[in-house]
Formats: sequence, C-alpha cells, structure tokens
Amino acid sequence: MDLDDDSQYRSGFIGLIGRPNVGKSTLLNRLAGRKVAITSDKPQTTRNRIQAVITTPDEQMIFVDTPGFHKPRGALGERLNSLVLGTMRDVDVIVFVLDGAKTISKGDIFIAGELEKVETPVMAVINKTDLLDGAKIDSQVEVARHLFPFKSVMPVSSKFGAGVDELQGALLAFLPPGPQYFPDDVVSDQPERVLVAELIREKALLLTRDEVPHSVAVLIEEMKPREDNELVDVEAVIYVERESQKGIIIGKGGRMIKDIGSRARQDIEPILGSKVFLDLRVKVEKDWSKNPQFIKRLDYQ
Ligand SMILES: Nc1nc2c(ncn2[C@@H]2O[C@H](COP(=O)(O)OP(=O)(O)OP(=O)(O)O)[C@@H](O)[C@H]2O)c(=O)[nH]1
Ligand SMILES: [Mg+2]
Repeated sequence: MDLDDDSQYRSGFIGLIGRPNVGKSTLLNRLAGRKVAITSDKPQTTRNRIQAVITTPDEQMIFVDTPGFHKPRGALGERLNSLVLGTMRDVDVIVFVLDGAKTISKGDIFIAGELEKVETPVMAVINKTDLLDGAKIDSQVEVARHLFPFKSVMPVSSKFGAGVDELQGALLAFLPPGPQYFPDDVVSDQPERVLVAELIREKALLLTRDEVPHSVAVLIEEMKPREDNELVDVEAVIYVERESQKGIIIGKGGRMIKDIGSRARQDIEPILGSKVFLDLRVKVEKDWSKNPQFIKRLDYQ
C-alpha cells in the first residue's frame, strides 16, 4: 500500500441521472450553491450536459447534470438520451435521482436496466422528501433498494437542502486520485451566453403550457457591452415550431413576451454584473425538434 495515497489530491465526475422532472437540476444547483442549470415543473427542461464544480483544498467534485431519460419522440429526444447514456459510461459514480413523491415505476425500471450495462458504481437519491412523511420516506428507500444493487440509497430535499451535505460527503468516497481539472473559482462549465439563453427559455417554460414548452428554443444572436455606459445589449431569438405557438409566446398586445423578457432580465443582470437591454424576437422554425441540423445550432453539447 502506498502511504502517500492519503495526501493525494482526489477528483472525479459524478453523473446525475433520472427521469424527467425528478429534480436533478435543482440538486445540481443546491450542490453548486448557485443557479447553474434552469429548472421547471415541465418535464424535459434540461437539454444539455451541464457541469457544476465544487473545489476544496483536498478534492474537486464535478457534477454532471443530464436531460431526463425518457421515451424519445424524434431527433431531439434521441440526442438527449444519447447524452445520458454517454454520461453513464464517462463518470466515476452515478447518482440515480428518484422522485420520492411519485411511484417508482416503469421509467425508473428502464433506467435501472441501462445502469446494469455499465460498470460505474451507482448511488440512489430519493428526492423531494419535504413532501413526504417519515414512513413514506422509509418505504420509498425500501422500494429503491429492490430496483438495483445501489451502493446506498439516500433521502434528500434538493429544494430545501435536507440530506444534501450528507450526499456530498458520501460521494467523496468515490473520487479517485486525480488532478484539479478546473481552476479554484470555476463553478460551471457553461459559457455565459448559454446560461443567458437558458434563463430566457426558463421564463418561457414557466409561463407556457401543454406542448409549447417542448417547442421552445432560444439562441443568442448578439451579446455586447455598449462603449459609452455599463449596459449590455443582448439580442435573442425564441424559436417555436408552429405559427400558433408564436402567437402564444408574443401574447395579447405583446404582453407575454414582455413578461418573459423582464423576468429573464432580472436573472441575467446579476450574472453579467451590469444592466441589460434585452431585445427578444420570436421566429418559427417549423418542427425544429425533428431537425438534427437545427438542433446542432443550439448549444446542446
Ligand atoms: N418539493 C420539492 N420539489 C422539488 C424538489 N426538487 C425539485 N423539485 C421541483 O421539481 C420540478 C422539477 O425540477 P428540475 O430540477 O427541473 O427537474 P429535472 O430532473 O432536472 O428535470 P429535467 O431537466 O426535465 O429532466 C421543479 O418544479 C422543482 O422545483 C424537492 O426537493 N422538493
Ligand atoms: Mg433538469
């Protein structure tokens, strides 16, 4: 045994995997201590692989948020699932996030089947414990134990933080000796431009329903500070798939797009550290979610 092992720096990648809407991105933000990924009550919010970094003098943990694993409908869904499958193989440990407030069911069993195909160790998290009483938490932990040979099953509330420190502590055991991949001050690998686009999409998700959230994509066309003052000009386009959706996003008398814009601006300004002039437009890109070329233009890596 190498006695120097204890003094070695440890680092590793931790993949957050699970069905849509179980709270993976909420957990990522809680772990990161700030908003790195957008969240919403609509399934399939996350469309890219987002990393959040926690650095200490002894270790670096890189959490990888993934899109919810689901039955794909078209090119976008398939792309999202393939991101998840790739992450399962690439990381040092997987955290399988389950929604404690829902019945553990077919979708979870399907994911468990995919996990059996990889060598990566897997922990389970029963999320949303703030919505459950003690007995229900215990029974959900028990059901999860039968789903897969997890290293452990831990109850957490990503929304309020209960159990999250314990989870982080337990994950340290899976970090191999390794380098510090990111500098001390990096919290996320997402470029500012992507985060800005995502915050606009988040407000569109918040304010729309039915099939509209799935049909929204946002691209930043221009983002530059003005020379004469501290204002940043952001030009963004909200893409939808149909003419009728364009009407919904614009809203009566332009009310909806105004609302999306002002809510997004409030979130973007602290991130950019300056006032923002947000120019939002809406365009129809017919059935873009079935079009691999358009999907490539979005920054979904
Ligand atoms: N009560 C409660 N709600 C939570 C908790 N964690 C997440 N949520 C809510 O669950 C919904 C989904 O959260 P997300 O973090 O966007 O879920 P996700 O798993 O990333 O979803 P996808 O990106 O679509 O796969 C949001 O409305 C969250 O506020 C929790 O611990 N307690
Ligand atoms: Mg998410």
